[in-house]
Amino acid sequence: PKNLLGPGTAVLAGFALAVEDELLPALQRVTEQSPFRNMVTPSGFRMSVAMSNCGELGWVTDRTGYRYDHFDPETNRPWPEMPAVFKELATGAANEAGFPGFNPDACLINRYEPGSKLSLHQDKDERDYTQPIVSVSLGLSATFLFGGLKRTDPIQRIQVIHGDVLVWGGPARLRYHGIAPLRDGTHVQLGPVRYNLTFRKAG
Ligand code: MD3
Ligand code: FE
Repeated sequence: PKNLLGPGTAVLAGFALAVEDELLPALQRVTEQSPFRNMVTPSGFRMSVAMSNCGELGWVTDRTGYRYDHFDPETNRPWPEMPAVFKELATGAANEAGFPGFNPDACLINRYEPGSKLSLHQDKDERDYTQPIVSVSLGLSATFLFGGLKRTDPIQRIQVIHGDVLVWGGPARLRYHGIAPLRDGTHVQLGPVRYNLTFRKAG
């Protein structure tokens, strides 16, 4: 795998394509049970990215803060179980990137429409920063913004397309990152949308 983004990173181009015929129906089933919603940040902004989760823990934000929770606040039910094809993809990608034994308990599912963006941030709501994060891109392509450990560090831009899997761990785990506003377009299988599956060991 390539680590053109620096130590602790791996770009696995097209790694998810081998399982896409199982992945996309599983994604559909999960989001039928816990539908996409636009959450509100602690400061009161509605996020342009719509979100859902599967697995033991799901990431949520509301006026009271960010946290991982066992329950979907919209359905008042546990988040849907993480499909085996999701977990196997994440564990396989992490292993390929040099992080054997990755056992995610949380999968955040982000849905971007043209114009949706994710501002530069760090992922700090997890308990154990020694565990990597695995990100699976599906649908429309996007520009990843990848900074350093300080907000003001220079930012690299890389293009991610349908099927790409990125792994971040070790010295890269707390680097700032985000997604530039999604460009207009229509993906042949998924339509005018990008999905990102983000696997974490949260608890
Ligand atoms: C680099 N999602 O949900 S995942 C997020 O495409 C998030 O939806 C983006 O950032 C998306 O928090 C990108 C890629 C990612 C995740 C965690 C990282 C990159 C990272 C942690 C450290 C460095
Ligand atoms: Fe993030």
